[in-house]
Amino acid sequence: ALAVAPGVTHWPGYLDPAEQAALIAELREAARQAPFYVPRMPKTGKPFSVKMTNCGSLGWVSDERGYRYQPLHPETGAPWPPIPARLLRAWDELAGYPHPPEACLVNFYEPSAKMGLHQDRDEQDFDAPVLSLSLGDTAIFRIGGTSRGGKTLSLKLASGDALAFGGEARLAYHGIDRILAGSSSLLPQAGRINLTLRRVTRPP
Ligand code: MD3
Ligand code: FE
Repeated sequence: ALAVAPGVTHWPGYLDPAEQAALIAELREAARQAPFYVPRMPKTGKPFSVKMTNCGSLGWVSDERGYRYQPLHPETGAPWPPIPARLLRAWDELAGYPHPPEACLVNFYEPSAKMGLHQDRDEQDFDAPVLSLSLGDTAIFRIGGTSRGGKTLSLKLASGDALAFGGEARLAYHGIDRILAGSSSLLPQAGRINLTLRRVTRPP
C-alpha cells in the first residue's frame, strides 16, 4: 500500500483481472435491478456527465431538491440491490473500520465525463473512511485539502486500484479531471466505473 498523503492510501492493482471481471458481472446484474440514471444538480437541474446507481441499504442520489441518501431508486422506486460480497470483503480488508458500509455508489464515466472538485459531506459518519475501487479506463484523479483553492495532487487511478480516504482526508476536495479512453479492455465499451463504499449513519 502507498501512503499518498495523510489519510490517503493507494493499493494499485488490488483486484486482479479475474476479480475485476467477476465484479463487472455482478455489477451488470445489479444494474439490471437498479438501472443507471442521470443525476441532476440541486436547484439548477443541470445533468451530471456521470451516470449513477447504487447498491446497499442506502444510495446517494442528486436531483433538483438536493443531495441525499435514500433506500429506493429515484426512478423505479425499487430498493437498491445488495452490496456484492467481494466488495464487503474489500471493505473488511482495507477500511480499518469495524462496521459495514451501507452504501456503494456506482459511477459510470463515458470518456468525456468529469466530476468537478467537491467534498463528500452528505454522510452522518465522518469517522468511517470512504473506499474507492476503479474499473475500466484509467482516470486522472485530483485531490486537495479541506478548503477550496489550496494546492492539489494528481493521481492516475487504473482498473483494479483501491484508494481509501480517512482521517484528515475524509473531507478533502477531490474530483475526476479526465478519463484516458482505451487504456483498459475490461469493459465492452470505453469508459470507467468507480465504486465508493461508504458508511452513512453513525453505528449503534
Ligand atoms: C476523497 N467519485 O462519488 S473516487 C464520488 O472516481 C467521487 O468517481 C470519484 O468523488 C470517482 O463522490 C472519486 C475517490 C474518492 C471518493 C470519495 C472521497 C475520493 C474521496 C471522499 C473523501 C475524500
Ligand atoms: Fe466524491
